[in-house]
Amino acid sequence: MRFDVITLMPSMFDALTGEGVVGRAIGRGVAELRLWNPRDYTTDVHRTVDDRPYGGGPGMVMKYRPLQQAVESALAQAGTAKVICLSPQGTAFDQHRARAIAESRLPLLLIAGRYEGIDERIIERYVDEEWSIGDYVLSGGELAAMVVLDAVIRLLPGALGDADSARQDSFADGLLDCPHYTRPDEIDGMPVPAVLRSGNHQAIRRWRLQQALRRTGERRPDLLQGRRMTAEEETLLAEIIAASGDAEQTQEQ
Ligand code: 9D3
Repeated sequence: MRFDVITLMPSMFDALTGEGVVGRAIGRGVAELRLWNPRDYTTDVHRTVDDRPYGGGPGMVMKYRPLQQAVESALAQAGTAKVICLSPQGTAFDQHRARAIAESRLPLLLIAGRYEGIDERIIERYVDEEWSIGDYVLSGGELAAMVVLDAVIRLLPGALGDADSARQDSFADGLLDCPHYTRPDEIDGMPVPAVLRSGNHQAIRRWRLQQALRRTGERRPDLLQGRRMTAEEETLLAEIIAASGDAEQTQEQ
């Protein structure tokens, strides 16, 4: 699958491509990443890519022409692509979107802005969708673009080892993960939960599912809202709620 990114800071992407799952996927030809720098399309001696905002105010805006030339060059090579602008004003990027993009296999062109933003006419003419990665302020779109790339590329066939690929299918969907432990079985006075050493695979599976439900209920109750529950999940959740009621009783005594 082909990915193109428009960025004034192409070297930031070395962090993504140098090692790890994404680096290997690119090395194997599962994903192909091309970077396009608007500065390479400037024609003035200062290689100007930004200018002051019409209407006044603080900060600078990415100029139309160098950005437009970079987008046109990328599209000429990629053919048709879905064009996404990373923006604090975008709709929320999530796992559903990552999956949809990975499954479509269509070339993706990401625009990572700097400064206060990009000239709106680029968005009008070229951009299909604007995506945000969350409610916090970044210094530019590059880290957001890398988040999208990482989330999509790891889903492509051949990106992960066989074991990890199988795990993706079997994971209790829509829940936070359960706690994990490895050797030794006791360290600094802290034991591994006995059930995990019992060899009782049914009990282990139930414990893990219950821990996942507990954590999700405590930390991300929004994820449980509107999620279909199996009869087993209902039972495990009822146990958690009963146990937390007991804990409160104990506190009051
Ligand atoms: C004062 C108005 N700010 C908009 C909320 C200015 C501003 C902040 C941060 C303009 C650009 C940026 C740079 N951020 C991104 O390009 C960005 C981003 C982010 O900051 N948070 C979450 N997702 C994203 S996607 C791109």
